[in-house]
Order: sequence, then structure tokens, then C-alpha cells
Amino acid sequence: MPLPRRLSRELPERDGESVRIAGHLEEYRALGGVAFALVRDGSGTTQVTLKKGTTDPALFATLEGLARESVVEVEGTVSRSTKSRRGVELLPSRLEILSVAEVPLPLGVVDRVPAELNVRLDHRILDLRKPAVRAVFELRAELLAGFRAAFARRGFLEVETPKLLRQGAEGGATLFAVDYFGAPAFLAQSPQLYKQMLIAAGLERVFEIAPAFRAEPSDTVRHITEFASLDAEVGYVTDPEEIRALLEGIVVDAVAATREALLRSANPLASGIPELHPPFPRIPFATAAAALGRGLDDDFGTDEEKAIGERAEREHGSPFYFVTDYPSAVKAGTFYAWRRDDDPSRTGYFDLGFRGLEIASGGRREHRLDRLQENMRRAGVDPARFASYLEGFRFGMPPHGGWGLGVDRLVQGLAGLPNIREARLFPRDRYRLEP
Ligand code: AMO
Repeated sequence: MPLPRRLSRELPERDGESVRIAGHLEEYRALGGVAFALVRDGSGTTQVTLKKGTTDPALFATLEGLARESVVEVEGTVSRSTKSRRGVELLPSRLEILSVAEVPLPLGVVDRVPAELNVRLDHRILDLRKPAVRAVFELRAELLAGFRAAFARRGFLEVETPKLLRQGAEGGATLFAVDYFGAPAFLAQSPQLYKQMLIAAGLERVFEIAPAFRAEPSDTVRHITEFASLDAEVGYVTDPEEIRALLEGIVVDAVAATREALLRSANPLASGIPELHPPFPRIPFATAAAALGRGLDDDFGTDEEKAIGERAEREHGSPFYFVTDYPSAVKAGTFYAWRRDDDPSRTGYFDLGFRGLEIASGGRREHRLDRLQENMRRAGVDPARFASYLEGFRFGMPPHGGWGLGVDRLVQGLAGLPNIREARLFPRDRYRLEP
């Protein structure tokens, strides 16, 4: 017989039925004539109640002294009970130990005292057993499903581009070098060049959800070295506003779908997910800079981003907002960004912010080969090293644009997590390559 899976949640609807559950032993308490075992599976925790006189005495003996977090399988009858947490208990007739946990646990699963994040991440498999931690990954999975559905509705094709590259696209400082059979190669910082090449290939609307790698030496709560990048690229757009409207619609749909799914599954994070009322405010870079009393020469820092987010919330009542019309000076290294023909000091680039956190950046690209090569040279990039990328522009490239969105940052924001590392199962940063 196959082992039972994720049954705990269904028990309240199965009163009187004989069932088998399996999971981790959260706790075992014997109080005179009765004993309680809490068994946690992938859907919740079930109270198993053993009663002297009714329950086989051998079952008490099996559980007595069994280490917490050992794995057990329990067969029994579901019975309504006002005293148990979820209004239902399991009266066991058979019990089997599937795996004994070692003692002591390096990290408690039900401890009241919160452990430090580093200790939690060192022992992530135990940390992930906590329902509140699992809730984050249920949110994440719903969000990704919501994004995929939103892209599908708009006719996008899901693609996968290579992560081992000969060239980077986002500047040399954050490139991870790897030894590729004795030759130098790099881990992809972004699918940027490939998603543009797919527009040249005539695919018109593509998206990708895949890891991106950045050698971020800074230790912050919003940077990791491996993050999930949700990238989109769209052909035949010329006005950056068309790209913003697409991104806005997709985010609104995905966040709404996530909220609904979490409400349905009674996920505790559901209440923190905002109901969105588009349009999101569009704040020109120059307006945001003026409000902060600063110039247009470099990008906003963390505190400035926070101030812009607070202002958007206060003045427009929106947790999401666009910062538009990035100055060309700020995007000098972004050679693929289109500079406005009527005002070359501004690009068609924007950021999407969520509560003071930059979530996405994107815009219109330069699709004209001569101008692109000019941008490259100005950025100190040798076009000769990008021959296969440029081939796309030599043989018919539609005007196009797109964006890259940091999934981990969005999950961090939606789940209200203080640190981005908590939004990934096994995060990577400068100091962490394990587990
Ligand atoms: P950018 O470099 O702004 O743009 O990255 C896009 C988004 O990715 C997320 N992000 C990160 N998340 C966690 N840790 C990091 N180290 C990290 N770096 C970036 C952010 C950011 O907004 N090619 C362009 C996108 C485009 O133009 O289409 C790009 O990569 O949420």
C-alpha cells in the first residue's frame, strides 16, 4: 500500500472514517490515562489521542521516549473532538515508526523562542518544517502559478535561455567566472541578450522564470547571489508606457490570484497581500529626485527608494509604483536601453517599486544596430565581443522592450519578510554555499 500523504487537512471532513496518516512527531505527552501525539504532515498537524483501556497498550510503549521529529505512520479512526486544536482527533489502532530522529535537534521546530536567521538557514530542512515558513513557499508557488497564467492569457511563450555564457550583459563587477573546460565562461546575470535575440527570432512575446547569478559582494537584506529572475520581452512596442501597462496588468493578475489561492487554503500570509487598484502611480525620475532634493546623476540609494515608496503610499495609496524616464546618465552602462530620440538625456527605462523595494526594471530597447553599437562603445563595451547578439539586429529586429523582475524580492515584500534570504528555500550569498 502506498504511504499516505498530506491528509491532515482533510480530517475534519472525514469524521468516523478509518484513515492512515504519516508525518513528523511534533510532540508526545502522556497525562495519566490519556496520551497525545501531534503528527505533522505536509498539510497540517493532527492530534492522535491514545486512551488507556481503549487503545492498544503497545502503542503507548512505541511512542514513549520516541524522539521529536521522528517519522511515524498512524492508522486509526477520525473522531470529532472539541478539545483538540482542529476539532478532530485520530484514535489509533496501528502505529509504525518509519524513521527515528537523532537527539538533540540542532534547531527546534516548535520552539517559542525564535532562532537567529543564520542558524535557521544552517538547518533549513528543520526550519522548513515550521508551518509559518512553509507558508512562504506556498505563497511563492501560487505567485509563480499566477504569473504563468497571466503570461499565458496574454499570448506569451515560456522559454529557457542558457545560464553558462561567454559574455555578461549587466556589467563586469557582478560576474561569476567559471572554468569551462579550460576556457573562461560566466554564469548568466540576466537572460537579457537572449530574450532580445528571441525577439529577433520572431517569437514576439516571451517570458522566462529562471535563476540569475550576481557576485554581489555587499551583505544586504535585499541582495543574494542567486535569485529568480522573471523576464519578459515583447516585440513591436515603441512606447515605454505599453510595456509598463503590460507589466502592471501581469503583476495585478498574479498578486490577485495569489491572494485568492491563499485565502482559499487559509494561509496566514493571505491577509498581508494587498488588494491592488491600478493604475499604479507613474513618477518621473526627475520628479522623485526633486522631491528628495538631489540631482539626476546616479540611481537612488536604499533610503531614497524607501522615501519614494512611502510617498507613493501616502499620496497615491498604492504599494506599487513606477519610477519612469530614467536619465541616460544613470543607465550609461545599460547599452541595450533606448535613449529618447527627442531627448537623448532620457531613456525609455523605468523601475517598478513595491513598498520602497525595487522589484523590477525594464523599458524600451535600442533596436537600431548603429545606435546600439554607439551605446556599447560609450559604455566601454566592445561590439566585436557580442557578435552573436548583434546578429539579431543585423537581419531584421523589431522594435521591442521588456523587463526583469526579482521574484525573491516580490515574495519578500508580499510575505512581509525582513530578509530576502527567507524568500528562498536554500539562499546563496557571499558567505553561504550550503546547505
Ligand atoms: P536589474 O539588474 O535591475 O535588470 O535586475 C532586475 C531585477 O532583479 C532583481 N535583482 C536581484 N534580486 C536579488 N538579489 C540580487 N542580487 C538582485 N539583482 C537584481 C531586482 C531587480 O529589479 N536585464 C535587466 C532587466 C531588463 O531590462 O529587462 C536587469 O537585469 O528585483
